[in-house]
Amino acid sequence: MPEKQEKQKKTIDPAALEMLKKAEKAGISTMFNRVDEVKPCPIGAEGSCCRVCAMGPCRMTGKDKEQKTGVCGATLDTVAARGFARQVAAGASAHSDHGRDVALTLLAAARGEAPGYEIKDFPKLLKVAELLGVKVDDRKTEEIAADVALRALEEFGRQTGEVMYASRAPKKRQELWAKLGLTPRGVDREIVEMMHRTHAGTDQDAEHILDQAMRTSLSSGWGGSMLATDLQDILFGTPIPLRSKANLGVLKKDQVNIVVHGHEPTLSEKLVDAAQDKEMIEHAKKKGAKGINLAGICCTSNEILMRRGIPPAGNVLHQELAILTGVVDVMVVDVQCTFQGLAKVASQYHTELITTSPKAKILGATHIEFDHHRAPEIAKEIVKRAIDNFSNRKEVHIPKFSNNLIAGFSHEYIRYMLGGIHRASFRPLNDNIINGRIRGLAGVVGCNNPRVVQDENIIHIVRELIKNDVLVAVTGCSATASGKHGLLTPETMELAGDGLKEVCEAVGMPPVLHLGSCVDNSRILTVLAEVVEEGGLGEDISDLPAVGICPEWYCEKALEIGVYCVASGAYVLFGGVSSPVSGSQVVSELITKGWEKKVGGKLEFYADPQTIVEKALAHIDAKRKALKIDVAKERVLYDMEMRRELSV
Ligand code: XCC
Ligand code: SF4
Repeated sequence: MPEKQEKQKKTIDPAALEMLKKAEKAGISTMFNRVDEVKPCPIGAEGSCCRVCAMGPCRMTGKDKEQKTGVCGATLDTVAARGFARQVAAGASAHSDHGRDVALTLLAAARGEAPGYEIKDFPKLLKVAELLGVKVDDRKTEEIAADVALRALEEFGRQTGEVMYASRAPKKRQELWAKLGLTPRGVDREIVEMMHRTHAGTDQDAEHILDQAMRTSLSSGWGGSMLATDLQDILFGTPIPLRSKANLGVLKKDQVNIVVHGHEPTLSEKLVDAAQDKEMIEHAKKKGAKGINLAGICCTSNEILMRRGIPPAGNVLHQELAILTGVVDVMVVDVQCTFQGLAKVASQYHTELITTSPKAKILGATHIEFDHHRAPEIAKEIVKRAIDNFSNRKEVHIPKFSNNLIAGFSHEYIRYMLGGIHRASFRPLNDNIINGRIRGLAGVVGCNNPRVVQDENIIHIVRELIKNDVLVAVTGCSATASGKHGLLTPETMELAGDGLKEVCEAVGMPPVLHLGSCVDNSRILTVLAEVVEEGGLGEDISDLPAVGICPEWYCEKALEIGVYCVASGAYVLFGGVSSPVSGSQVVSELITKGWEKKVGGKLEFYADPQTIVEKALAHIDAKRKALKIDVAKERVLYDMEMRRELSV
């Protein structure tokens, strides 16, 4: 393709393409065109700008930038490390503050103060109680749940010692963290210390700053985020596979459409109930609609997809495009990745944009504050507003694109799927990695970024990995991208390499597993820890033939996830826009070679997705070699081998 044409390509999603044409015709501004109007600041992009005090802001530019300092004397390395560390802290705060609110809702539910919420997953409650050291005996469910919530809240604020979930990591990893002083305390403590250390004139040793960035990320990965996942499973159920569809085609012309967007499932779960309420449906029919249709964007969408099968209308770059269909009667947003540009687009349509979090308002939106003490009532109020807005639609245009998908693979379900109810275990997975049918594991996670052709990197990487026998787990907007492009169905087996295909056929699973939202990347950590524990693949996450990939990252949360995976021992590759510390040679080396030496994982950035695939496969092969499982074995069909084993 000629270079000029290539440059103009914005997305590989046909539904998005259709909406972009519509936007252009109507003169409506979206992220896809604003990205051309706002050039990225090159100094900020490479981490060479410091604005932590009013003696500056100081910019280190020019050929001799490595020799320059800010007014205070800070070097480029300190500036780059500080900026990066603050981004990691912000990412950790977002995931963990989400987790804290879930703990507060669980507490209220246990105390009978949050009507509409209940303990949906008792076995998981017991498991989490055990992990948090909460007595079970023959206590009432509510009592256990209240204590679990209180213990979880203490974990967020743990001042000393170590966050309890750190004990879920492989033993060798825990020892390494302890030796390096990386074992995290509570996430609140680590984030505050990160902010303190990066205040002007405090920590001014790049490596030392980056150590605290790792510790902060770990307090989220093995703390706040993992608690968010676990407590949500207790309240809303641990996901099991279910069918759904993805892309703008899930919106319905003859029904009231409510799109939920953001991250927290507390309200959206209740919106699912309200949208299925008979009275509400009757009301919708009276207003001329055939029913009420709920769909989602981003991770709140992933949450209710995983547990309720509610279809995603798209990933983060679809938020404005959904409104352009003209059929979104209400868009409900909570926190994170819900952009201000929505208000302008919504004002050009009949769509009512509703903000709901006490933490987030958008000028021009209606604010209906969420309160878990009266969630069903608030949910009904929102659904009613959507119904009442149905008749205000003008011109409508829904792209006819959506793909079938299977989602809902929790780590609990993966164990069950592999071993059955009585022998639930990761053994078959480990065995198939050892015998080479599965070459390795990859988590493909994270966002879209309008500076990258939407979904292109994600889809290229996922397809290439499964073709090369790598079993892929997806979360966040990469999961939605995989769903939109048809990669989350069992039929995707046909695209997998022979070995992976055999395993998928035997188990009946797709080669790309949707593990949930962004906080659910903690499920990936759990899978990796359990695979290590199962045995035969080394003693630590850093021994595994596994990689983490974020093909189209855009936000601080993505960086934080990347860093906690690295600090847990994983090789992590970021795609799309360049490294936020590329300005400093020293910091770039610290997060790659330096971290590899220190914690066995490293963080690298490559614009080209094929380079990422090659790096990932090379890493997987190197780990296989180190484990001495790289020698080709005689190939026998899966069931033949089983029969052989049975006859012994
Ligand atoms: Fe946001 Fe979680 Fe990124 Fe998507 S993937 S753009 S963070 S919604 Ni986490
Ligand atoms: Fe400049 Fe130092 Fe202030 Fe940063 S902390 S803005 S480098 S004077």
